[in-house]
Amino acid sequence: MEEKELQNLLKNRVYQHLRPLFQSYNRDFSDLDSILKWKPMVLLIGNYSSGKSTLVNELAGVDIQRTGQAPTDDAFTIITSDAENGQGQEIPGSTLVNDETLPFAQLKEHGEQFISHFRMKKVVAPELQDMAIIDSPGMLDSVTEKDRGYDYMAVISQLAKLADLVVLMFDPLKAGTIKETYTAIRDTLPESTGEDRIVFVMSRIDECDSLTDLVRSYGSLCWNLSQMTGRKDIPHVHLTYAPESNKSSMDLGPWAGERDELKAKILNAPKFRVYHILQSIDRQVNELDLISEAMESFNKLARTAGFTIFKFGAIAAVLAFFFTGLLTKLLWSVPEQSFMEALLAGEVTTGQLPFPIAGVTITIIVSWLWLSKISFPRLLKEYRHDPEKLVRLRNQYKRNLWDKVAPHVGHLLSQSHITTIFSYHGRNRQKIRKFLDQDLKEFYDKIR
Ligand SMILES: Nc1nc2c(ncn2[C@@H]2O[C@H](COP(=O)(O)OP(=O)(O)O)[C@@H](O)[C@H]2O)c(=O)[nH]1
Ligand SMILES: [Mg+2]
Repeated sequence: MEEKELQNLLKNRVYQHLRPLFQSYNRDFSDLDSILKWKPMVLLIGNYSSGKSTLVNELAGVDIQRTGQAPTDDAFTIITSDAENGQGQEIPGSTLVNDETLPFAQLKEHGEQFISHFRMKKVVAPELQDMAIIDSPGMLDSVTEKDRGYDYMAVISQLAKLADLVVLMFDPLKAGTIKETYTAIRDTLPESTGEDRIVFVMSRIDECDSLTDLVRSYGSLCWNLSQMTGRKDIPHVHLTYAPESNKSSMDLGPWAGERDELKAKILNAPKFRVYHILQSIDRQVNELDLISEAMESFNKLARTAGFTIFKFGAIAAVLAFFFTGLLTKLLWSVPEQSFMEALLAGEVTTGQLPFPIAGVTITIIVSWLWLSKISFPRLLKEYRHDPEKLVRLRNQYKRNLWDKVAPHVGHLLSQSHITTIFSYHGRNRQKIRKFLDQDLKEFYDKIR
């Protein structure tokens, strides 16, 4: 089956089965929602004039993006091909963030400054028919970064979450500023992705005057990378240059094919789309499962407390039914003949009934108050401060998930009300498990 079809199938399944579950646990569905919409995307980030826009133009087959040595372009631009619309059509950010069919609604929160630096440009290019490339403004140093008027790093994070491939471009001359960018995307991508969604590129290698120069630059880039990734092994770095700009006196023959490899990798990104969606669903649904597990155990505890009080209450109610009249007669000499005495004498009249009924009513009220004002709040207080007691964290994976959802569980608990003892989470858990064990597996099998 084609990727696009699979994505649609998956989308329908998620909307139908998962969305209601997310809603019932007050869980944010917008991340999943966005990733299921629209086309696969590749995000290009890096320093200014590292050659991002030049690469975009190459991929689009037309000079759609302005290029230049200074920070020429300070906008985020989505470039894609669209059969219905011709070359050069430009759509402003305000339209993009309000278009329901596009995955950019969440970006609205970055404000007007950002929206005015966000747009889409249409080109005619068969390769970009089923995908989009996001060209980004160059990363500046952190001092100038503050003048942008919006949170650049947060925008990058959100776009990286949507992207199927993130291309990090460095140029040999300035590799310093990239560290923060890397940290921002690394924190956004699911841990399970590893580095497979990030491509490292050192561009403009033709500007190195000699092989010694190149080796030195490459060495210092690798050192920077290992500092950033915290890993001992060095990721693959694509060394490229734009053929048209080549001004090297060196023989760049050995790297001539690298540009094509990089372009092929970018154009191949749509193949991983469904896999990435599945990874994202996998993580989020496992989180939901844990939330639901916690809520289920809390409910069980609350129900047990409720049942205990109910048992005592029931016994008390029976006693109250028979003995209230007797008690009030002893204390205040009313009624003249209690219900119990009348019963023994075999002459019960409706006149004696108000006392037993009042007794039972009082017992019910007292039991309910005991449960709702004492027992339940005590339970809530205990578990709200230590919700971890509600779940079984059998392995590290679950422990990591728990760290993410614990505040949400605390929040759900703090909002829960005594009536929660009547709601039943078991059914939800079954549905969640079924989605993980059947639906998700079925899709993983399909793309294998
Ligand atoms: N020598 C050389 N110049 C390049 C290369 N790639 C881009 N350029 C030039 O570098 C400048 C900045 O490129 P641009 O694509 O605008 O960088 P961006 O800021 O990352 O989008 C432009 O003048 C390009 O013509 C390259 O591989 N080698
Ligand atoms: Mg540019």
